[in-house]
Amino acid sequence: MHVDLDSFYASLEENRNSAIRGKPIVVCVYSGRTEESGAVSTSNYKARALGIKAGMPIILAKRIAKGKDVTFLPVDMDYYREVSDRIMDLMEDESDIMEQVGIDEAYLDVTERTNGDLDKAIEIAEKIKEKITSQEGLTASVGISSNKFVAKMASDFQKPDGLTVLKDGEIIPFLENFKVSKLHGIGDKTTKSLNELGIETARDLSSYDLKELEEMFGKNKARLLHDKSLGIDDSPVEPKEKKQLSRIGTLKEDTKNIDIIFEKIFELSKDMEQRIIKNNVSFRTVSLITIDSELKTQTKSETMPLTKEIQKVVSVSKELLEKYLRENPDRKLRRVGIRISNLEFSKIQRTLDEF
Ligand code: DGT
Ligand code: CA
Ligand code: CA
Repeated sequence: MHVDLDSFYASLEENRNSAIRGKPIVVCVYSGRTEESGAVSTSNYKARALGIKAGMPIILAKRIAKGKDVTFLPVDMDYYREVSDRIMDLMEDESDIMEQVGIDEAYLDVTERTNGDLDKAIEIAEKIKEKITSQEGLTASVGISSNKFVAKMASDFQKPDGLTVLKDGEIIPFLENFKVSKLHGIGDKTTKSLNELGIETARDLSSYDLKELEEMFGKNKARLLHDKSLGIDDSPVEPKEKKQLSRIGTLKEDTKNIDIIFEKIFELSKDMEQRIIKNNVSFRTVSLITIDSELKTQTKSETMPLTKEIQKVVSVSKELLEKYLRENPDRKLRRVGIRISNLEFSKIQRTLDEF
């Protein structure tokens, strides 16, 4: 299964500001050189309909938006990561193995828990979509098939809020009319070379002589390209080993009240406990992340002997919070987070009988 969130940053911005809901929204990375230099990071579907797309210079986007009610906003990566982390958690819970790819998408291997039953996989996909919508107010597009490459192509096929399922016999008819440039993993340079050979579509590629492809691209790449055209992909869903695990939350209002802040930390620690168990991870360092009303971030850490006790996270973050409040008596916090790092992952614990 491949899951990709729809117009991710723009949808998040739309959700947290009712004044711009339903309008075209453009999220930008301002480079800071001049007021309008930089590029569009993403736009929601309303803005895309006007022709404003990711990667476009802001100046050009503003020209297109002229005279129209389009909202331009700067990226707020911390916030997007906070939500992304929660969504990745809920997807991890619904999969045997999850491989996160970037901030808003992941491959989920659900083979074992569905016993390879496609209908069960569809149920899981619907559950994930429902949770993402009810818990975060977002939509996602999902593709389900027998391998990662086709699942990715499928999730891209129907957007936003799509669910595309490709059974084995449907893969080739689905792929064959795609332009080679639209096949995931084939970039501009390769497309150009393929086009020079007269290969325009996946069908052209699949029927091209493999030996001749090898002459052009070398054995491995030729095989890879040929496989793509037929929807073949044996690569496993592989979890990325994490360097740290963190949870950040936004307080209901800016505050320096230790009880309210600690309550949030405690809530976050419940979440983190699930992550610790799921990942079978121990840690040496606990950090407290504070973001105040002026959006100034501070991190305080403490290192200890290896442990997997959530109680350690709770008690150490409380100490760090007390320290922070002593040192910053005038600051109110907007957001607070906890993090564990210096991680050690244990393989699934085997019982003695198994040896
Ligand atoms: P989608 O998936 O077509 O509904 O729309 P997005 O916005 O989710 O696009 P996607 O999945 O390619 O990228 C996820 C996020 O990554 C997106 O919300 C913003 C960021 N992003 C995408 N493309 C660019 C880019 O060219 N530049 C920068 N700075 N950020 C980008
Ligand atoms: Ca996306
Ligand atoms: Ca994406």
